[in-house]
Amino acid sequence: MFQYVTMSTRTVSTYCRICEPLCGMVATVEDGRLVSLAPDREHPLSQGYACPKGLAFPEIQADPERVLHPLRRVAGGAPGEFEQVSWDEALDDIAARLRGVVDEHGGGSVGQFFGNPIGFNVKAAVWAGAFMGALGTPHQYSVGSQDINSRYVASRLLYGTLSQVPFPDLPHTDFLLMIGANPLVSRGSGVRAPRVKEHLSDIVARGGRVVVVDPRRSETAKAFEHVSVEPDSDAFLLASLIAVLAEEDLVDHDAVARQATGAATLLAAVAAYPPEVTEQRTGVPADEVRRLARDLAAAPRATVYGRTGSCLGRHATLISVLIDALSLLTGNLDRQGGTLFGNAAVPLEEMGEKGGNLTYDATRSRVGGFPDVLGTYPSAIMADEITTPGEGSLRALFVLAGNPVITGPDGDGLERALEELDLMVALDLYVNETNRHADYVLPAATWLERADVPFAIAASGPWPHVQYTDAVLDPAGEAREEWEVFDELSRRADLPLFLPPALARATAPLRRLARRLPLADRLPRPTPWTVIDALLRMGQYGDRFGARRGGLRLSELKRHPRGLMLGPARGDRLAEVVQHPHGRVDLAPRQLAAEWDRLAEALRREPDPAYPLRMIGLREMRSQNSWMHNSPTLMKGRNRTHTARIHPEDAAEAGVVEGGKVRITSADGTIDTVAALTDEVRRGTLAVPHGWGHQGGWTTANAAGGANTNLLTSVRHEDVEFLAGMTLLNGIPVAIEAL
Ligand SMILES: Nc1nc2c(c(=O)[nH]1)N[C@H]1C(S)=C(S)[C@@H](COP(=O)(O)OP(=O)(O)OC[C@H]3O[C@@H](n4cnc5c(=O)[nH]c(N)nc54)[C@H](O)[C@@H]3O)O[C@H]1N2
Ligand SMILES: Nc1nc2c(c(=O)[nH]1)N[C@H]1C(S)=C(S)[C@@H](COP(=O)(O)OP(=O)(O)OC[C@H]3O[C@@H](n4cnc5c(=O)[nH]c(N)nc54)[C@H](O)[C@@H]3O)O[C@H]1N2
Ligand code: SF4
Ligand SMILES: [Mo]
Repeated sequence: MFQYVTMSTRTVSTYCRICEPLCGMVATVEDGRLVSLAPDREHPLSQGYACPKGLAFPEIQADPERVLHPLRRVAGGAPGEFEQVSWDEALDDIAARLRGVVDEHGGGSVGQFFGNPIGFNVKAAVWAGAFMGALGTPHQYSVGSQDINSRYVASRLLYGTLSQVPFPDLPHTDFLLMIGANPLVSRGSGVRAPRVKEHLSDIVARGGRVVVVDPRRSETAKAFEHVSVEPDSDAFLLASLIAVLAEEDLVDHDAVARQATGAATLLAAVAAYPPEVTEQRTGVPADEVRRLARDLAAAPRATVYGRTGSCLGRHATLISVLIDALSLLTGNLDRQGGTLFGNAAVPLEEMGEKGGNLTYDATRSRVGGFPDVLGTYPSAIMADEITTPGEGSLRALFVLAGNPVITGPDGDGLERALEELDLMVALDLYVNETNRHADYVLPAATWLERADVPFAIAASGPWPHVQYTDAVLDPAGEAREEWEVFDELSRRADLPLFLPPALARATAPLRRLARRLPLADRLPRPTPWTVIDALLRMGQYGDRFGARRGGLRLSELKRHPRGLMLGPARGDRLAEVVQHPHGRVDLAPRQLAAEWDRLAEALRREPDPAYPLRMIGLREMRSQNSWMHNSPTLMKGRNRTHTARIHPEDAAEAGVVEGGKVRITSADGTIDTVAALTDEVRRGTLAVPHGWGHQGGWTTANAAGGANTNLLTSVRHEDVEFLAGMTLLNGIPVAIEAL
């Protein structure tokens, strides 16, 4: 007898959605099961590159501890005590409780926090946004205030638009000045370049330079030139660099005349910060700063680029402004080999901004009076918005792909506040440290389980590219895509999406009628792909609904499994980019006046002798913020523990030894971890990775130990950077002791 085994094997080109390079991947699927996930050699950008996280993703996909069914908190149960329920039970109860909160306290008492993975999930971003729009709530929070919001605000001030993240033209530059980024590990952020190491090496190979400003001799600093700087002092360094340009007449006056307004005000402001005045604070000798300014000005084509090391400090927005100002003043803004502007193929932010949905400082927060950034408030006030009673307090919260108890400031305070909510619903792959406080954890689909196109900062890169991917797998268990959950909840709680609230109220009787006549499912509703297709077609590369022959539309994109190259990125675009009525880059926006005052004050401030060291963050190749620590492969090996990198002399003074326990204390908290002595960090600096110290529903992650560094952060309003609401995550004053 023969036994026929029928197996269907297929390979699918897709792309990784864990971090910004969006590396091309080839998935092999056999009978609906993932059998391999390999780097795609034929992908036009990544050309066979994938990092350990992407390659380990199948373990997350198949993790037995993944949430695969709706979970409901056991009545009266402790955080993390859940029972499995059906989707219907979950959605009905959530909708009813949500309706109750809305009817009693208004839509403005409901909010959301969304985490980093939403930046790679266009459908979730649009539908969650529409859901919050239907509620008409100001209570939106995101990881942006621990990440990139200062960059967006800088663009708003400089160019009059939030939706631009200018990027370095890696393939053409002769001089890359990199402030607080470590792309050899992070694989690049705010610049899409999957083969970043090669591109940086190419700059040197063609006779150029890569100079890395960092308090730690990072992997990137080791591979190129390193300027060691004191944590949280980049504003002084940048001001000094510009001061030297002015003083030594190295400013490109033509560029200034063509592109800018406010240059005189900026140059007057930096005059107070010559390198000789700031060297004490930055730790960079004045003659080194002068040389750097001269070299930058003399380079045929140069670009200045900064990322999380530069924009998570006290002067985050000012720094982002000064970074672009330095490019402009040296004649390198908006030109080949300098700093360029991108075009999103799916212009969600641009359209959101034009439609008045993504705003800056259109509203101020109830607590603290912080300006909104892209419609979100700082994470630092989220707990207070829950615990501060009164009109407009936050009573129901959706947490979408986020873990702010670990990744945001003051996790302890947030944990207490979350328990006070009337309703908390999370959509995630895991029970994490944040959503263990939820009433419901709903199982989300992974990126392998959904069709997608890139949006957001995918537009920032010298090689514009857009790729459509089908879902590679069916959702595991009962997992669902986030957008479907919001769509279904909007139906059940009668919160129609994409309708202005007044119109929604006026048409409520009609919808009730339609439901009674089982017509509801036949009413026209937008689907994600109609929205995405429309965005594609409206975008810079789009077919403008037929007006531009050969332009992009979804059906065309789908015919190219490895996507389409849209480039090359080019300069001379300032006239399209700048949205200020005067049409120029504003180097002296009025909002910066107070920031210059704060900088002057910071120069005068004496450090608190109780906390003589400065703690900064650190990203590791085999971690992704807080969420990949349950992968056995990523956690394997010696040295795979949480450590604080401490300079040997600082350690010796505190009696801390290699491999020994160290206690780190700030004005706001205390953590214990293991010391790793290294002169990679400068004297007085401590580098400790975030995203550890687990106690969620993930055994391997919990067993890894370590500590949550963000327990050392401050949510005091005076410590929150005002313009973008940034948490001070780099340069936290701390003290250490041996345990
Ligand atoms: N493997 C891995 N890759 C990741 C992530 C991850 O967790 N793991 N996270 C992803 C995410 S969400 C992001 S946003 C990107 C971030 O991408 P990057 O910003 O490139 O990543 P980091 O490694 O945090 O680099 C920041 C650098 O700034 C330095 N730094 C710290 N404080 C200061 C300071 O005050 N001044 C200066 N000049 N430098 C300072 C740090 O020592 C560090 O080397 O990475 C992404 N890629
Ligand atoms: N001290 C310090 N703190 C930092 C930083 C730092 O440099 N230093 N960096 C900050 C930065 S740049 C960032 S971006 C934040 C990250 O902050 P968060 O976004 O809050 O944290 P993540 O660890 O990325 O957690 C994401 C969550 O999403 C879930 N998830 C993953 N994929 C999906 C999906 O497809 N759908 C759904 N629904 N859920 C999914 C994961 O299981 C995880 O629980 O951390 C910030 N915190
Ligand atoms: S660098 Fe790694 S995690 Fe990031 S997109 Fe590429 S393969 Fe995925
Ligand atoms: Mo991030």
